[in-house]
Amino acid sequence: MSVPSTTPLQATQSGVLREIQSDVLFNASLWVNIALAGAAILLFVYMGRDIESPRARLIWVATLLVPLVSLSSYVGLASGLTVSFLPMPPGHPLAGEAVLTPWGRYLTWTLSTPMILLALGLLANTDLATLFTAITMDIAMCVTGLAAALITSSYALRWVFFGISSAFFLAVLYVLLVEWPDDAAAAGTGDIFGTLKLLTVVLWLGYPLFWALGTSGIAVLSTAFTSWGYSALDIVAKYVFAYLLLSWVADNEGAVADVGVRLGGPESAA
Ligand code: RET
Repeated sequence: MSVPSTTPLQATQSGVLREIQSDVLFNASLWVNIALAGAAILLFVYMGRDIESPRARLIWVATLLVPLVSLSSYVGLASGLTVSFLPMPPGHPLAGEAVLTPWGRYLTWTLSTPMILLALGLLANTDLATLFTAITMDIAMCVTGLAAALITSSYALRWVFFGISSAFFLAVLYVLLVEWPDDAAAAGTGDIFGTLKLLTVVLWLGYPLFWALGTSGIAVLSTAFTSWGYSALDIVAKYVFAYLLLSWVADNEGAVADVGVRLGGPESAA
């Protein structure tokens, strides 16, 4: 993508929008997700029409929020509102160049990924402390990931924030791989949880990989390719994930409704 005529930080929103629209491949990676998020919202509303128990409805709303946030996020990106040209610091492979940075992605992950974890935690019938841990570590991962993408004062500091974000990510992985499988087995949701856990862990590992290889990191991938990487991961990590979860909940509402009330109250199951 060519560098705009103004200096990076002076590029106006309409200038950024023009750059986005002139890169067909990059632009398509955004619009595909806008279309899919719209279709997913309609489908998920329909799939949840008969769900009645409070716990199953909570899982459904959390799941529905994933494409809702995604639609808003991708409109923010495609409109240029949450995309900026950032001057890369010395040491970066593109040092001195203005790199198109879709930072809105990291910002909106702070809203969408906790919904995925809320739905998974409820499915596993976890306890409040573990759910709180997973969600807060996840938010910290996204915010420090945003810092890694935005900081332009030093290349080393970009990787410091990347490392901090990865440490928070490890805490999320620990909960997903060690804590919740046992909870889910005890709640009788072990099979579906196992499938969704595998999908989540494998796909989520792809995000830091694209960050590291993309223009934010060592820049072996182009802006458009990196964006397609995230968009492709999003399609499976959000829509396919949410579809699998919702169809299971719609078919097995009793299994979710009957589990204990571990999120609060003295009667919480052990
Ligand atoms: C970053 C870079 C810093 C290190 C790490 C990252 C992890 C990001 C992840 C994102 C998952 C996003 C999803 C979005 C769906 O809406 C921020 C890329 C560890 C795991 C699932």
